[in-house]
Parts: sequence; structure tokens; C-alpha cells
Amino acid sequence: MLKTKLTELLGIEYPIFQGGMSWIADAKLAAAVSEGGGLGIIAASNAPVEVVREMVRETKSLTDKPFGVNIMLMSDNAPAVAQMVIDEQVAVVTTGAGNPGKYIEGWKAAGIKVIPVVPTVALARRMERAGADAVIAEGTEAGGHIGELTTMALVPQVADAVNIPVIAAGGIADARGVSAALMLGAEGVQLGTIFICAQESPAHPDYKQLVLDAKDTDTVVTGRANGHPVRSLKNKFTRRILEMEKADAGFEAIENATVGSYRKAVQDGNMEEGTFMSGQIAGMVKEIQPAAKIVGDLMASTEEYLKTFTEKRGITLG
Ligand code: TUI
Repeated sequence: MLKTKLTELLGIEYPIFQGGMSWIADAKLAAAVSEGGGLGIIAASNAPVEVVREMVRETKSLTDKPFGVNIMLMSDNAPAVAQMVIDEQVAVVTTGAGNPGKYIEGWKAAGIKVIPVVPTVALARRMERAGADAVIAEGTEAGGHIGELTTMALVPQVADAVNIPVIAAGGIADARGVSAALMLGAEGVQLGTIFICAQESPAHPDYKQLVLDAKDTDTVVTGRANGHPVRSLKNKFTRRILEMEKADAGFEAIENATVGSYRKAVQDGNMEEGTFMSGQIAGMVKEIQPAAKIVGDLMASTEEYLKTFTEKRGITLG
């Protein structure tokens, strides 16, 4: 059984997080991942606090195992959600798209494990000093809002810079990716794209099909022009946004076109106006499976891979 400092820290079976994907990471998906031995995570995203509270309560009704809430710090609802996770005694909080510094003391006092996403070594160091229990080092291969550095470059540098466990994210979807992350110094991994295609994922069937059909070069980054780079699958909508960016359409026009586009992708499968966020690893996701099977198979194959890869790959040592 593959155990790390992270499984010990959180009391989970396997060192696998399911990413907090807007509109996708709901109670049923998070509970299924936690039941499977990983850490399921509810995405607060831009949702009103009462909607997130309901998801927390539903998840508790579906599993006794630990789960987390991801707080998207750019949301106007972030302060209310930050208090709600204390009131509802959520076990783990992850954060994205900002610096959660001002909330950490309160979360720690409530016994919550705090695990921010960091796109740089500097933020990782700051988070450790502020009391974070671990950090998620997310590379630019990931879907959604991204930083500049690749997982390959970011994870070992963050692992060297901090003494708390590092979770690697971005570009991981199989035993080789998990093994590589461990080699780079991570104590665990976070996966998003593969869970879009979980049976329990509420993503529209057309969204799941787009991921299943994607090849290596099918994602693109929009929003670099307005400072909020987002990786998603190429479609008519991303082409339109990129054209607006090239034409210098301005921050507001682009924001207006983008507002609501995540919901339109997940709930409606709307190819005209939807942003289908996805990581570069989409090309490796080939089937729809129950979340617990994704977690269990990934762990079993990683153990096997770590034990046998030198021999199987014809690598000789010494
Ligand atoms: O947050 C994500 N992925 C996301 S959030 C999202 S919703 C959104 N929509 C439009 C614009 C922005 C977000 C969709 N996908 N991943 C974690 C992540 N966090 N990636 C990058 C960051 C990050 C960036 C800057 C974390 C901290 C940070 O700090 C800046 C600072 O204030 O120091």
C-alpha cells in the first residue's frame, strides 16, 4: 500500500486529490473520490455560500471519509465561504487563484488542514510561513486558471524550498505521472482532467466526449492578455476570445464574453459560448469510469510501476 506523509497528515488511504473544478466538483463526485480512498474536493468556485454549504452537507451524508473544499479566491463569495468551512467543520481547505494568507489563522484555529495551490516558489514559501499544512504545486499543463511554470520545473523547486508536503498537479493522469511526481519530491498528486470523465462527474456528456476525443495539442490558453490565463479545449469560443485579445478588445469586453462560459460548458455542452476547461493530459483520458475505480487503478498501477519499471523498461543500474 502506497503511503506518504500526505496520507498520514490527512488520514486518507491514497495520496490522490481530485481537483476543485468549477461546476464539476460537486458533492457526488467529491464523495465518490473520498469513498475510493482519495481526497474528494468540492469546488466553491463562484457559487453563493449557501449552495456550497449544501454541497458540504450532502457530501457528509454520502461519505464518512475526509473531503475538502476548494475556495476560488477571486470570487466575491470567497470571504463567506471561508467562514462557512469553519462553521461546517470541513476537514481540508484548498485554495486557488490568489493568496489565502488572511484566512489561514482562522482555519488553523478551527483545526482545518490548509493546502493552497501555489504557482511559484515564492508563494510556497510564504504559505509555509503563514502556517499552511501542505501546498499544491500546479504546473501550466493543468486546466483552468494557470501559472507559467511547468510541473516538471515547479515541483522539485517547491519541494526544495519548503518542509511541508508538496502535492504535484498539472499533466498527471496515469501511473507514470504519479511516479514521476513522487520522484520530483511530491508526497501526492492532484488530478482534474481525468475526473471530468468520471461516471459521477456532472459534466455534460458532450464535454466528456470532447475530453475523450482530445489529442495532445487540443488545449489552448486564453486570457493571457487580461492577466487571467485559462487553459481549455480549443473550440469556436476560444478562437473568438483569442481574436478579441489580438484585436486588443479590452479587459471588460473579454470578461463580459467569458462570464458564465464555464457553466455553459459543463451544464449545456454549449460549443458556441462554452469554455471547456481541460489540462494538456486530456489526450490520455480514454474512458468514462467510476471515480473510485480511477483512484484504485491509479494506485495499484503506480505501485506496480514503481516496483518494476527499471526491469520492464530495460533500465540497468550499477
Ligand atoms: O485556480 C485554479 N484553477 C482555476 S480557478 C478558475 S475560475 C477563474 N476564472 C477566471 C479567472 C481566474 C479564475 C478556473 N480554474 N488553479 C489553481 C491556481 N492558482 N492556478 C494558479 C493559481 C494562483 C495564481 C496566483 C495561485 C496564487 C496566486 O497568487 C497570486 C498572489 O496573489 O500572490
